[in-house]
Amino acid sequence: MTDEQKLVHFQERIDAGEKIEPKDWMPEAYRKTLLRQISQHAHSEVIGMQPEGNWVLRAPSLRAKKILLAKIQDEGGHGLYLYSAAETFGIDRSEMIEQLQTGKAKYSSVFNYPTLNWADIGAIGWLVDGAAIVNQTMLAKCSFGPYARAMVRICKEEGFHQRQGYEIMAKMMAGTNEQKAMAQDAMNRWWWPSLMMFGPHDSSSAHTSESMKWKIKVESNDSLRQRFVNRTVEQAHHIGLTVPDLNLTYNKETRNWNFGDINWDEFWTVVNGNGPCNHQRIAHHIKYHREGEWVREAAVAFGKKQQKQNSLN
Ligand code: BYC
Repeated sequence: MTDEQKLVHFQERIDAGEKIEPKDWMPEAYRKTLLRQISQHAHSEVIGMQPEGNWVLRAPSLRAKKILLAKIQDEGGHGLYLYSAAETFGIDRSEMIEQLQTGKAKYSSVFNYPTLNWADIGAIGWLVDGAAIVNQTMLAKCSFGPYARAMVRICKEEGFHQRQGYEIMAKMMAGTNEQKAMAQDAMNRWWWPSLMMFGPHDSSSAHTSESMKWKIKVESNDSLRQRFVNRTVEQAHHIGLTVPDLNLTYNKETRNWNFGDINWDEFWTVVNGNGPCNHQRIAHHIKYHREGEWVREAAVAFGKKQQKQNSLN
């Protein structure tokens, strides 16, 4: 087949809902987009451990600490599945880590905000994991097999994360006036960054149209953001939280919650590396990655020893 025929055949497979596997023929741009997105996604999971890690030693009870530790470990696990999915393209993990540490690869903007009080842990679980579920449930239907399969498991765990976050918020909203004020303050600070997680509007999203053609994305940034808003506004009202948006109104005809303008200047400032915690997040990653060098060396040496023993047996 000529390249043109291969491309037609590839598109037919996508349109028929088939999964593309790593050894299948694929256009270079499909490979490149997926590698970019999956590696960014993996980096987001790993960098996303930092804001929550800040509260492990200050969790208000042993129960809360155990739940938080388990959640953070899950996020690390998600990073590993996703790095493995990206490695099916032949890239080495150390290369992806280098791209993260040198700023060549992005990670989700939302993790560049600080966690200032315990309610922030509730807000991250409820809002950030809640937004991630909406996005990732869509990605579980994407055309690339390893990414879609990783999403199925990740979404199951994110469901638990979202509920633990909502539980924290609901408990605080049933508490003292000070606790209620803390929960509302966290809501005020995390609401807009959570909406930004879905990326720029469809009209200014560089990758959406090609990604939708190839079912790397099966829904657009704006349509997912709207679903998240519709779902979350009701949950906020249910526990007495106010959504920090004066333009929020319910449209009975479309059954959508219409919301105000997102601050895109803030979004691009954060995405381009100048948000409140960007430097801190990368510096932290570099420090602990270096300190973990001996663990990686020991793991490789152990693997080699096992291989040698197996070949002798
Ligand atoms: N932040 O054309 P667009 C979690 C970039 S972790 C930063 O719409 P695309 C959790 C975008 O990369 C799960 N950058 O792009 C973990 C592109 O730049 P480049 C996090 C963003 O890829 C721990 C440019 O803007 N979820 O749940 O079609 C604790 C143009 O955008 C962002 C994921 O990572 C952003 N928010 O669509 C708790 C989801 N938005 O690469 C929780 C996986 C856009 O051309 N990623 N950009 O230089 C995706 O689904 C898609 O990549 C996006 C963007 C929807 C984010």
